[in-house]
Amino acid sequence: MKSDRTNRVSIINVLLIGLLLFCLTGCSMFSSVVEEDPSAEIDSDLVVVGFSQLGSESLWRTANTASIQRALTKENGFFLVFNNARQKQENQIKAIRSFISQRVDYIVFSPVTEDGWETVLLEAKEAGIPVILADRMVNIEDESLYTTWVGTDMQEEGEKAGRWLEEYMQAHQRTDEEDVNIVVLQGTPGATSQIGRTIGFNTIADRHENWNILEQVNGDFTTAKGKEVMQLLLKKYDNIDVVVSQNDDMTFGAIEAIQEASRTVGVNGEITMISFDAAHEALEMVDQGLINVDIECNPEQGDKIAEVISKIEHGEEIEKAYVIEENVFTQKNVKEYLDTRTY
Ligand code: GZL
Repeated sequence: MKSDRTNRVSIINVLLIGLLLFCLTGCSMFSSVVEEDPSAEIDSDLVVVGFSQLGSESLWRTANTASIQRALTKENGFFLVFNNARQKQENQIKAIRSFISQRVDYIVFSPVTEDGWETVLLEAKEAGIPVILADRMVNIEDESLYTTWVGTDMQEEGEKAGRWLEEYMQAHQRTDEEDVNIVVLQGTPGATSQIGRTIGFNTIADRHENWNILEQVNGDFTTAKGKEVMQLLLKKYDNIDVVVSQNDDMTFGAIEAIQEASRTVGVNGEITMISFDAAHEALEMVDQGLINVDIECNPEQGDKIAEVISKIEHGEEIEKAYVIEENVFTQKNVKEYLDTRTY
Protein backbone atom coordinates (compact mmCIF):
# COMPACT_ATOMS: atom_id res chain seq x y z
CA MET A 1 0.00 0.00 0.00
CA LYS A 2 1.31 3.46 -0.76
CA SER A 3 2.13 5.29 2.47
CA ASP A 4 3.50 8.84 2.84
CA ARG A 5 6.14 8.60 0.19
CA THR A 6 8.07 11.84 0.23
CA ASN A 7 10.88 10.64 2.50
CA ARG A 8 10.73 7.18 1.00
CA VAL A 9 11.06 8.54 -2.50
CA SER A 10 14.34 10.26 -1.61
CA ILE A 11 15.51 7.07 0.20
CA ILE A 12 14.68 5.04 -2.90
CA ASN A 13 16.52 7.53 -5.11
CA VAL A 14 19.64 7.23 -3.00
CA LEU A 15 19.36 3.44 -2.87
CA LEU A 16 18.67 3.12 -6.59
CA ILE A 17 21.66 5.28 -7.47
CA GLY A 18 23.74 3.17 -5.10
CA LEU A 19 22.34 -0.01 -6.64
CA LEU A 20 23.08 1.24 -10.15
CA LEU A 21 26.65 2.26 -9.21
CA PHE A 22 27.03 -1.09 -7.48
CA CYS A 23 26.01 -2.81 -10.71
CA LEU A 24 28.19 -0.59 -12.87
CA THR A 25 31.19 -1.75 -10.83
CA GLY A 26 30.56 -5.15 -12.41
CA CYS A 27 29.40 -6.68 -9.21
CA SER A 28 27.95 -10.04 -10.12
CA MET A 29 25.70 -9.99 -7.05
CA PHE A 30 23.19 -7.81 -8.79
CA SER A 31 22.31 -7.77 -12.41
CA SER A 32 19.53 -5.29 -11.65
CA VAL A 33 18.53 -2.97 -14.37
CA VAL A 34 16.78 0.05 -12.93
CA GLU A 35 13.90 0.45 -15.33
CA GLU A 36 13.76 4.22 -14.86
CA ASP A 37 16.55 6.78 -14.58
CA PRO A 38 17.32 6.73 -10.81
CA SER A 39 18.42 10.36 -10.91
CA ALA A 40 14.91 11.33 -11.95
CA GLU A 41 12.68 12.21 -9.04
CA ILE A 42 10.24 9.34 -8.62
CA ASP A 43 6.77 10.75 -9.02
CA SER A 44 5.25 10.14 -5.59
CA ASP A 45 2.12 8.81 -7.27
CA LEU A 46 3.97 5.91 -8.89
CA VAL A 47 3.60 2.44 -7.39
CA VAL A 48 7.13 1.10 -6.91
CA VAL A 49 7.44 -2.59 -7.84
CA GLY A 50 10.53 -4.73 -7.31
CA PHE A 51 10.51 -7.60 -9.83
CA SER A 52 12.91 -10.54 -9.43
CA GLN A 53 12.86 -12.54 -12.66
CA LEU A 54 14.49 -15.97 -12.34
CA GLY A 55 16.60 -15.68 -15.48
CA SER A 56 16.57 -15.51 -19.27
CA GLU A 57 16.93 -19.23 -20.07
CA SER A 58 14.23 -19.50 -22.71
CA LEU A 59 12.10 -17.73 -25.30
CA TRP A 60 9.25 -18.12 -22.87
CA ARG A 61 11.14 -16.33 -20.10
CA THR A 62 12.10 -13.48 -22.43
CA ALA A 63 8.46 -13.06 -23.44
CA ASN A 64 7.33 -13.22 -19.81
CA THR A 65 9.81 -10.50 -18.82
CA ALA A 66 8.72 -8.33 -21.76
CA SER A 67 5.07 -8.77 -20.81
CA ILE A 68 5.68 -7.60 -17.24
CA GLN A 69 7.92 -4.70 -18.32
CA ARG A 70 5.30 -3.59 -20.88
CA ALA A 71 2.60 -3.54 -18.20
CA LEU A 72 4.49 -1.98 -15.27
CA THR A 73 5.45 1.29 -16.97
CA LYS A 74 5.46 4.87 -15.68
CA GLU A 75 2.61 5.66 -18.07
CA ASN A 76 0.60 2.95 -16.31
CA GLY A 77 1.49 4.37 -12.87
CA PHE A 78 4.42 2.12 -11.94
CA PHE A 79 8.15 2.47 -11.21
CA LEU A 80 9.75 -0.90 -11.95
CA VAL A 81 13.01 -2.05 -10.37
CA PHE A 82 14.02 -5.19 -12.30
CA ASN A 83 16.52 -7.91 -11.33
CA ASN A 84 17.60 -10.89 -13.44
CA ALA A 85 18.69 -13.66 -11.03
CA ARG A 86 20.40 -15.73 -13.73
CA GLN A 87 18.76 -18.96 -12.53
CA LYS A 88 20.16 -18.66 -8.98
CA GLN A 89 17.87 -18.70 -5.95
CA GLU A 90 20.46 -16.86 -3.86
CA ASN A 91 20.33 -13.97 -6.32
CA GLN A 92 16.55 -13.85 -6.04
CA ILE A 93 16.77 -13.80 -2.25
CA LYS A 94 19.37 -10.99 -2.40
CA ALA A 95 17.15 -9.02 -4.79
CA ILE A 96 14.07 -9.46 -2.59
CA ARG A 97 16.08 -8.27 0.43
CA SER A 98 17.22 -5.26 -1.58
CA PHE A 99 13.63 -4.49 -2.54
CA ILE A 100 12.68 -4.69 1.15
CA SER A 101 15.48 -2.25 2.10
CA GLN A 102 14.36 0.03 -0.74
CA ARG A 103 10.86 -0.17 0.79
CA VAL A 104 9.17 -0.85 -2.54
CA ASP A 105 5.38 -1.00 -2.56
CA TYR A 106 5.18 -4.52 -4.03
CA ILE A 107 7.48 -7.43 -4.73
CA VAL A 108 6.81 -9.62 -7.77
CA PHE A 109 8.93 -12.71 -8.40
CA SER A 110 9.01 -15.97 -10.34
CA PRO A 111 10.67 -18.50 -7.99
CA VAL A 112 13.30 -20.52 -9.84
CA THR A 113 12.39 -23.58 -7.72
CA GLU A 114 9.63 -24.13 -5.17
CA ASP A 115 11.59 -24.71 -1.96
CA GLY A 116 13.57 -22.40 0.36
CA TRP A 117 11.51 -19.19 0.43
CA GLU A 118 9.96 -19.07 3.92
CA THR A 119 12.61 -16.86 5.56
CA VAL A 120 12.77 -14.10 2.96
CA LEU A 121 8.99 -14.10 2.46
CA LEU A 122 8.57 -13.65 6.22
CA GLU A 123 10.96 -10.68 6.04
CA ALA A 124 8.80 -9.14 3.28
CA LYS A 125 5.63 -9.77 5.32
CA GLU A 126 7.18 -8.19 8.41
CA ALA A 127 8.13 -5.17 6.26
CA GLY A 128 4.48 -4.94 5.19
CA ILE A 129 5.28 -5.47 1.49
CA PRO A 130 2.77 -7.59 -0.49
CA VAL A 131 4.41 -10.36 -2.57
CA ILE A 132 2.91 -11.45 -5.88
CA LEU A 133 4.14 -14.74 -7.38
CA ALA A 134 4.44 -14.80 -11.17
CA ASP A 135 4.52 -18.02 -13.22
CA ARG A 136 5.99 -20.49 -10.73
CA MET A 137 4.86 -21.34 -7.19
CA VAL A 138 6.54 -21.63 -3.80
CA ASN A 139 6.28 -24.68 -1.53
CA ILE A 140 5.41 -23.15 1.87
CA GLU A 141 3.12 -23.99 4.80
CA ASP A 142 1.98 -20.44 5.51
CA GLU A 143 0.11 -19.15 2.44
CA SER A 144 -0.21 -15.71 4.04
CA LEU A 145 3.44 -15.17 3.03
CA TYR A 146 2.29 -14.29 -0.47
CA THR A 147 -0.69 -12.22 -1.55
CA THR A 148 -1.54 -13.92 -4.84
CA TRP A 149 -0.15 -15.98 -7.74
CA VAL A 150 -0.54 -15.27 -11.47
CA GLY A 151 0.39 -18.15 -13.78
CA THR A 152 -0.71 -21.18 -15.73
CA ASP A 153 -1.95 -24.65 -14.75
CA MET A 154 1.14 -26.69 -15.47
CA GLN A 155 -0.26 -30.00 -14.26
CA GLU A 156 -3.13 -29.50 -16.70
CA GLU A 157 -0.55 -28.77 -19.40
CA GLY A 158 1.05 -32.15 -18.70
CA GLU A 159 -2.33 -33.88 -18.78
CA LYS A 160 -3.15 -32.16 -22.10
CA ALA A 161 0.04 -33.68 -23.53
CA GLY A 162 -0.95 -37.12 -22.29
CA ARG A 163 -4.49 -36.84 -23.65
CA TRP A 164 -3.17 -35.67 -27.00
CA LEU A 165 -0.89 -38.76 -27.16
CA GLU A 166 -3.86 -41.02 -26.34
CA GLU A 167 -5.83 -39.51 -29.24
CA TYR A 168 -2.78 -39.68 -31.52
CA MET A 169 -2.25 -43.39 -30.80
CA GLN A 170 -5.91 -44.13 -31.44
CA ALA A 171 -5.87 -42.13 -34.69
CA HIS A 172 -2.84 -44.14 -35.83
CA GLN A 173 -4.45 -47.47 -34.89
CA ARG A 174 -1.76 -48.12 -32.27
CA THR A 175 -3.42 -50.72 -30.04
CA ASP A 176 -2.80 -50.97 -26.31
CA GLU A 177 -0.82 -54.14 -26.99
CA GLU A 178 2.01 -52.34 -28.82
CA ASP A 179 4.76 -50.80 -26.69
CA VAL A 180 5.06 -46.99 -26.82
CA ASN A 181 8.58 -46.08 -25.72
CA ILE A 182 8.82 -42.54 -24.31
CA VAL A 183 11.67 -40.33 -23.10
CA VAL A 184 11.06 -37.09 -21.21
CA LEU A 185 13.29 -34.00 -21.27
CA GLN A 186 12.44 -32.30 -17.99
CA GLY A 187 12.88 -28.65 -17.03
CA THR A 188 14.80 -27.33 -14.02
CA PRO A 189 14.39 -29.86 -11.19
CA GLY A 190 12.02 -28.55 -8.53
CA ALA A 191 10.50 -25.85 -10.73
CA THR A 192 6.70 -25.71 -10.73
CA SER A 193 6.67 -26.25 -14.50
CA GLN A 194 8.84 -29.35 -14.21
CA ILE A 195 6.82 -30.74 -11.31
CA GLY A 196 3.41 -29.97 -12.79
CA ARG A 197 4.09 -31.17 -16.32
CA THR A 198 5.68 -34.38 -15.02
CA ILE A 199 2.77 -35.20 -12.69
CA GLY A 200 0.24 -34.31 -15.37
CA PHE A 201 1.74 -36.41 -18.14
CA ASN A 202 2.51 -39.35 -15.84
CA THR A 203 -1.10 -39.34 -14.57
CA ILE A 204 -2.25 -40.12 -18.12
CA ALA A 205 0.67 -42.45 -18.88
CA ASP A 206 -0.21 -44.54 -15.82
CA ARG A 207 -3.49 -45.44 -17.57
CA HIS A 208 -1.54 -47.31 -20.27
CA GLU A 209 0.50 -50.37 -19.34
CA ASN A 210 2.08 -50.34 -22.82
CA TRP A 211 3.43 -46.78 -22.41
CA ASN A 212 7.04 -47.26 -21.29
CA ILE A 213 8.71 -44.11 -19.95
CA LEU A 214 12.29 -45.23 -20.63
CA GLU A 215 13.90 -42.27 -18.85
CA GLN A 216 13.17 -38.73 -17.61
CA VAL A 217 16.26 -36.50 -17.73
CA ASN A 218 16.96 -32.88 -16.81
CA GLY A 219 17.44 -30.61 -19.82
CA ASP A 220 17.21 -27.47 -17.63
CA PHE A 221 14.85 -25.69 -20.08
CA THR A 222 17.76 -24.77 -22.40
CA THR A 223 18.51 -25.68 -26.02
CA ALA A 224 22.13 -26.66 -25.32
CA LYS A 225 21.26 -28.98 -22.45
CA GLY A 226 18.27 -30.35 -24.33
CA LYS A 227 20.49 -31.31 -27.26
CA GLU A 228 23.13 -32.82 -24.96
CA VAL A 229 20.70 -35.08 -23.10
CA MET A 230 18.87 -36.07 -26.32
CA GLN A 231 22.20 -37.17 -27.83
CA LEU A 232 22.82 -39.36 -24.77
CA LEU A 233 19.30 -40.84 -24.94
CA LEU A 234 19.67 -41.65 -28.66
CA LYS A 235 22.92 -43.49 -27.90
CA LYS A 236 21.29 -45.39 -25.04
CA TYR A 237 17.95 -46.33 -26.68
CA ASP A 238 17.34 -47.33 -30.30
CA ASN A 239 13.59 -47.72 -29.78
CA ILE A 240 12.38 -44.23 -28.84
CA ASP A 241 8.88 -43.61 -30.22
CA VAL A 242 7.97 -40.37 -28.40
CA VAL A 243 9.91 -37.42 -26.94
CA VAL A 244 8.10 -35.30 -24.33
CA SER A 245 10.10 -32.07 -24.04
CA GLN A 246 8.95 -29.76 -21.26
CA ASN A 247 9.77 -26.56 -23.17
CA ASP A 248 10.39 -25.43 -26.72
CA ASP A 249 14.01 -24.44 -26.14
CA MET A 250 14.91 -28.02 -25.18
CA THR A 251 12.82 -29.20 -28.15
CA PHE A 252 14.97 -27.18 -30.55
CA GLY A 253 18.07 -28.93 -29.20
CA ALA A 254 16.42 -32.34 -29.22
CA ILE A 255 15.35 -32.00 -32.86
CA GLU A 256 18.91 -31.01 -33.81
CA ALA A 257 20.25 -34.11 -32.03
CA ILE A 258 17.66 -36.41 -33.65
CA GLN A 259 18.40 -35.10 -37.13
CA GLU A 260 22.18 -35.25 -36.59
CA ALA A 261 21.68 -38.91 -35.62
CA SER A 262 20.01 -39.43 -39.03
CA ARG A 263 16.67 -40.11 -37.39
CA THR A 264 13.38 -38.46 -38.40
CA VAL A 265 10.98 -36.54 -36.18
CA GLY A 266 7.47 -35.08 -36.32
CA VAL A 267 4.27 -35.87 -38.16
CA ASN A 268 6.05 -37.96 -40.83
CA GLY A 269 8.93 -39.07 -38.60
CA GLU A 270 9.90 -42.17 -36.62
CA ILE A 271 9.88 -40.09 -33.43
CA THR A 272 6.81 -38.14 -32.26
CA MET A 273 7.70 -34.77 -30.67
CA ILE A 274 5.56 -33.26 -27.90
CA SER A 275 6.63 -29.79 -26.72
CA PHE A 276 5.47 -27.10 -24.26
CA ASP A 277 5.35 -23.28 -24.31
CA ALA A 278 4.20 -22.59 -27.91
CA ALA A 279 6.78 -19.89 -28.67
CA HIS A 280 6.42 -18.49 -32.18
CA GLU A 281 9.57 -20.21 -33.46
CA ALA A 282 8.21 -23.53 -32.21
CA LEU A 283 4.80 -22.95 -33.77
CA GLU A 284 6.54 -22.49 -37.10
CA MET A 285 8.02 -25.97 -36.56
CA VAL A 286 4.54 -27.28 -35.74
CA ASP A 287 3.41 -25.84 -39.07
CA GLN A 288 6.38 -27.51 -40.80
CA GLY A 289 5.48 -30.84 -39.13
CA LEU A 290 8.68 -31.14 -37.05
CA ILE A 291 6.77 -30.78 -33.76
CA ASN A 292 3.60 -32.87 -33.56
CA VAL A 293 1.93 -30.86 -30.81
CA ASP A 294 2.85 -27.80 -28.72
CA ILE A 295 1.04 -27.28 -25.39
CA GLU A 296 0.87 -23.56 -24.75
CA CYS A 297 2.13 -22.00 -21.52
CA ASN A 298 1.07 -18.39 -21.74
CA PRO A 299 3.82 -15.91 -20.71
CA GLU A 300 1.57 -12.84 -21.13
CA GLN A 301 1.11 -12.25 -17.39
CA GLY A 302 2.04 -8.56 -17.09
CA ASP A 303 -1.42 -7.08 -17.59
CA LYS A 304 -2.98 -9.37 -14.98
CA ILE A 305 -0.23 -8.50 -12.49
CA ALA A 306 -0.79 -4.77 -13.10
CA GLU A 307 -4.55 -5.27 -12.72
CA VAL A 308 -4.14 -7.11 -9.42
CA ILE A 309 -1.83 -4.43 -8.00
CA SER A 310 -4.33 -1.75 -9.02
CA LYS A 311 -7.11 -3.68 -7.28
CA ILE A 312 -5.03 -3.86 -4.09
CA GLU A 313 -4.23 -0.16 -4.34
CA HIS A 314 -7.97 0.56 -4.50
CA GLY A 315 -8.74 -1.71 -1.57
CA GLU A 316 -10.58 -4.25 -3.71
CA GLU A 317 -10.81 -7.95 -2.91
CA ILE A 318 -8.44 -10.19 -4.92
CA GLU A 319 -8.22 -13.92 -5.56
CA LYS A 320 -5.41 -16.10 -4.20
CA ALA A 321 -4.66 -17.33 -7.73
CA TYR A 322 -5.20 -16.12 -11.31
CA VAL A 323 -4.86 -18.79 -14.03
CA ILE A 324 -4.03 -17.49 -17.50
CA GLU A 325 -5.87 -19.08 -20.47
CA GLU A 326 -3.89 -21.21 -22.93
CA ASN A 327 -4.24 -23.40 -26.03
CA VAL A 328 -2.91 -26.56 -27.75
CA PHE A 329 -1.38 -26.27 -31.21
CA THR A 330 -1.07 -28.87 -33.98
CA GLN A 331 -0.83 -28.62 -37.74
CA LYS A 332 -4.64 -28.57 -37.78
CA ASN A 333 -5.01 -25.18 -36.05
CA VAL A 334 -1.58 -23.49 -35.91
CA LYS A 335 -1.88 -21.49 -39.14
CA GLU A 336 -4.77 -19.41 -37.77
CA TYR A 337 -2.55 -18.21 -34.90
CA LEU A 338 0.89 -17.83 -36.48
CA ASP A 339 0.40 -14.24 -37.65
CA THR A 340 -1.56 -12.93 -34.67
CA ARG A 341 0.29 -14.15 -31.58
CA THR A 342 2.25 -11.68 -29.51
CA TYR A 343 5.11 -14.12 -28.80
C1 GZL B 1 6.48 -22.11 -17.40
C2 GZL B 1 7.84 -21.58 -17.09
C3 GZL B 1 8.88 -22.36 -17.80
C4 GZL B 1 8.73 -22.42 -19.30
C5 GZL B 1 10.14 -22.49 -19.71
O1 GZL B 1 5.52 -21.51 -16.62
O2 GZL B 1 8.11 -21.64 -15.71
O3 GZL B 1 10.13 -21.76 -17.52
O4 GZL B 1 7.97 -23.50 -19.74
C6 GZL B 1 10.77 -21.50 -18.77
O5 GZL B 1 10.38 -22.15 -21.04
O6 GZL B 1 12.12 -21.68 -18.70
